[in-house]
Amino acid sequence: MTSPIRTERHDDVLVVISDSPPVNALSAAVREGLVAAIAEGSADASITAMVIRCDGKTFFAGADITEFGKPPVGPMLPVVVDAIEASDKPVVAAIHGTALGGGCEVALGCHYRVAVPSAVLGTPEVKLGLLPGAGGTQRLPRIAGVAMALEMCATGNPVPAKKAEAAGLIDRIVGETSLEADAIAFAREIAGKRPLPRASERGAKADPDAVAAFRKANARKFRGFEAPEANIACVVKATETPYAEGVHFEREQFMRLMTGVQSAAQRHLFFAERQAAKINDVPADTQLRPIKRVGVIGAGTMGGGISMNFLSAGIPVTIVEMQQEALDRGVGVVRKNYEATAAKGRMKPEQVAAAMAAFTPTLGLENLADCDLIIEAVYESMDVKKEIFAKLDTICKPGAILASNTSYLDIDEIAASTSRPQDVVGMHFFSPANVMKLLEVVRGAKTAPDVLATVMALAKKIKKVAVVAGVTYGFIGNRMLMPRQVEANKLLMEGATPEQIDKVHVAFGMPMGPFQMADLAGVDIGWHRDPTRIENIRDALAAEGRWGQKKQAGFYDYDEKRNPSPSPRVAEIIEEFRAKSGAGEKREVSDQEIVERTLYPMVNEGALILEEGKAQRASDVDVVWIYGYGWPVYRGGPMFWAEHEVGYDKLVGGLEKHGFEVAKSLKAKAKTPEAVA
Ligand code: 3H9
Repeated sequence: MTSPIRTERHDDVLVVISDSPPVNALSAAVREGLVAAIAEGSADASITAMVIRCDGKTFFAGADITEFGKPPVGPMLPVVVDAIEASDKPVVAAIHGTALGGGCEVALGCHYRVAVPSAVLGTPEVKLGLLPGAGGTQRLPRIAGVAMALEMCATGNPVPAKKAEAAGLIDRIVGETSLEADAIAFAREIAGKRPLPRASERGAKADPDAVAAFRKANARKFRGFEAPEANIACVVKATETPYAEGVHFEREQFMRLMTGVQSAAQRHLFFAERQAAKINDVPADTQLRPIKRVGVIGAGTMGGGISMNFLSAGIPVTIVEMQQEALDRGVGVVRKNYEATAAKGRMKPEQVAAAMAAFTPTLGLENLADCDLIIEAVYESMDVKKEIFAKLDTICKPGAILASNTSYLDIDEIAASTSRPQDVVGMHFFSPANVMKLLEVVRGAKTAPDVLATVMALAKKIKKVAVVAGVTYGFIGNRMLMPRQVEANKLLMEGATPEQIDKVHVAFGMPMGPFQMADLAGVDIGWHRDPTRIENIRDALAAEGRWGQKKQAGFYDYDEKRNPSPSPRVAEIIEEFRAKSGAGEKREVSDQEIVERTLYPMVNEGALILEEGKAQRASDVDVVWIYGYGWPVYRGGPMFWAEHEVGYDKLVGGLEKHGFEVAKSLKAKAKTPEAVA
C-alpha cells in the first residue's frame, strides 16, 4: 500500500505532504508516514527546515475516530508529535481548512505555524467526550495562555486564524492561495534561528481567576458531562507541574474518558449524525432538483422560524398569510429576531438587510408559482392541509417540491389531494425552527427518490441534521413521546408528583421533564375545549385555564418571571381526579420506577418504529431524540442508552415487570428475558 505521506524537496526545504481524503485524519498510515518523513529530513544534511502541509480540503482534522476502541497500530499520536517537536531542524505547520484535535496537536508540536486567513484551529475532542490526548492540553496553555486553552479544550469551539495569530498560536498569516510557497519562504527565514521554540519547554502561567470564571460561566452547559472538567483539570495541571508530569496526567485522563460510556456515546453520535444523511435505497449521486426560491405558507411562529433557515442560507423566501395583519406580525417577528442576533454581534447589519430583502410577504398563494419548494406550516388540520395542497397542485410549477410541516398527520393522505404525490414530502421542523437542529423528513409511499435526496441535501445547507422517517402517527420523535406521556400521567394517579417525575428526567440529563414540557408547549394543545368533559388530569387543568407558562399556571405555578413552583392547586386537582376515578391507594413511587416506566417504553416504541421500517436505523432514532428533544448527548440517544447503559436483559425485564408489550426485536436481543422477568 502506498503511504498517504509523501515528501517533496524544494532545495533546502523538505515539504511533507499528507494526502488522505476526506479529511486527512491521522490514521496509522499517516502517523507512520509522518515519523518517517521527519526522520528523512533530519538525516539529510542538505535540508535546513521542513514544512508539513496537507492536500485536499483540510489540514489534519484529528485522530482517526474509526480507530478508537480498536487495538493500537503503529506509532501513537503523542509519539509522532513528540518526534516532530524533538527534531533538530525547524518544522513549520502550513495550515488550511480545519486543524482539529490531533491535527491541532501536530501543529502545536511543530516549531512554527503559518496559516491561510480562512483556516481555523480547534480541539473539539470534548465534543467526543475526550480531551486532546497528544499533549494538546499541555502545549496549548504554554503557547496561548490558560484562558484560551480552557476555551478551546473545554468547549471545543474552534478559533479562526486571525484570533489564533493574536494569541500566538499562529506565527504568520499567509496568502489564501499561496500556502506552500509562503510556508517555504517562511521556513527559509527561520531556518538558522536557535534555540528552536518548543512548546513543551515553555512554562504556563497559572490563572486561577480565569479558571474560576470559566467554570462558573459554563456550569449549566457542562452539567452531566465528564469531559469538560477533565479538560479543565489538564489545563490547570499544565500551570502546576513540569511538562512531563502534565502529559502523564493528560494520558491518564484521556484513557479514563476513552474507556467510559460517555465518550462512546458521543462518538456514536458523531457517526450517527453523518449516517442519518444517507438514504438506504437512494444512491448518493442522485440528481438533485435545484432549489432557488422557497415558499412558506403560514407566518406564525413555525412559518417565520422555517423562513429564517433559508434566508440565513441566502435562499429567497416568499411567505403567504391570509390576513395582512398576521402577515405583518410574522414578518416583524423575523426582522426582530435578526436584529436581536445582530445586536449580539453575531450578524452584521448588512446581513440583516440582505436577509430581509430576500423575504417577500404576500397574501396570495398564486405568488408561489415560481417557488421550487413550498413548505406548508399552517395549523394541524387534515382538511385545511388537503385544501391547501389541492390549490398548490394547480398553482405550482411542475417539479416543485410540496412539503408539509405537520408533526403528526398522514403525508400520504395529504399527497393524495394532489395529482403529483411523488413531489410531496414531510418536513417536520422543531420549534423554534430557526434554532432547533433536527428536521424529520417524512417519506410518503409515493415520494420520489430525487425529492427525498434534494430535501436531505438542502437540510445540510440550512445547517439542520435531517433524519428520514416513514408515515406513522407522530413520525419518530412525537410517536416516542406518547408512551412517555401516558405513563407519566398514570404515575401521577398512583402517587408520584409532577415535581418528582420532572426531577428524575432532569437528573437523567433532559433539559426538562414531561410536565415542564407540557407547561412550556401549552397544556391546552390538542385539548377538546370542553371544560365539562374531564377524562384525565390534563383535561382538569385545561378546564381551569391552567394552560401552562403562558397563563402563569399549568402543572406548576409561575411568577412574572416564569419561575416555577409546585402548585398546591394542582395537588388538589390530582387528588380530586383520583377520588372521582376510583384509583386505589396512593403509594410511594421510586425514582427508578419512573425511569423504568417513562424511559424504557420510549425505547420500546423506538424498537417498534424500527420493526415497522418507519426509521432506517437505530442511530437515526438517537439523532431524533438528541437534536429534537434534548436527550442528553452523553447518553447517546435512547437506543444507544438501552444497549450500552441499561442492557437489553434489564430493559426487557423492566418492561415486562410493568406489563408492557415488548417489541420482538428487543426480546430477541435480551439473552434471558424470562429469567430476568
Ligand atoms: C482526536 O483528535 C484525539 C486526539 O486528541 C488524541 C489522540 C491520542 N476520523 O463531517 P464531514 C469522516 S479526536 C475519521 O461530513 P465536513 C466523516 O465521518 C478527533 N473520520 O465533512 C465523514 O465520513 P463519511 C478530533 C472522520 O466537510 C467524512 O469524514 N477531531 C473524521 O462537513 C466527511 O466528514 C474532530 O473531532 C475523523 N477525525 O466537515 C473533528 N472526521 O463521508 C471531526 C471526519 O463516510 N470532524 N471524518 O460519512 C469534523 O468536525 C468534520 O468532519 C470536519 C469536516 C469539520 C473536519
